[in-house]
Amino acid sequence: MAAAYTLYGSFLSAPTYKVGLMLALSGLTFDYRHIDLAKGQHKSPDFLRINRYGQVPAVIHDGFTLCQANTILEYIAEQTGKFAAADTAERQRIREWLVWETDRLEPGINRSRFFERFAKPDQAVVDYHRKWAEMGLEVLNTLLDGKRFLVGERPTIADISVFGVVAHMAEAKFDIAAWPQIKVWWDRVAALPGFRLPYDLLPKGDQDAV
Ligand SMILES: N[C@@H](CCC(=O)N[C@@H](CS)C(=O)NCC(=O)O)C(=O)O
Repeated sequence: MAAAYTLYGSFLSAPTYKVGLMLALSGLTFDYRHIDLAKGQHKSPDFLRINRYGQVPAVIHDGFTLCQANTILEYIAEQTGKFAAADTAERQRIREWLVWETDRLEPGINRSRFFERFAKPDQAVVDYHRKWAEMGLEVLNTLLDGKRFLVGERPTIADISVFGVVAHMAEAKFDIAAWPQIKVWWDRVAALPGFRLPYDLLPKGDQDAV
């Protein structure tokens, strides 16, 4: 029997990992469809019917097609009640984190990782993005001081979203030891039931019932 959720993505993609992690931590199995970015599958007419932006991840649930990782996290939280906001104030705090993450954290870390793993541009471009990543990590480290999770005492989709990016910081050649509050929080997230790191979670090809 097909799983309720089908995740389209790439094991190399941080936003795909966010969604996979959300499903895994929510105790949901999912069917996985690998989209080969190197082969340009994300720009194929078939995939553009699933994600009009030509990006991974995408999810199909109940015949409903979803894209943009952070909004997919919101959708799954609404469906299950897990990692969701308890009230309006919490919903607002969570959304602030989701927007900050795509605005200030993800671009610097993901581009620095891309430059390390796939293609290095001019050093000035590398330095520019590394500086943004470090500024984001510094803010995160400061705001985590004295907190168990990003919003309150229990994990929410804010943690899952931000973790999806931070999980790749070592590949971007940022040493977590420089940001001790992030390390403490990382260990807390990693202790959640169902947790798996990116390459343990996302298959390298199509797979049912992940
Ligand atoms: N804002 C998007 C970003 C997705 C994204 O950047 N995906 C990358 C892979 S990590 C991608 O598909 N890149 C190909 C492209 O943008 O053409 C989300 O959160 O889902």
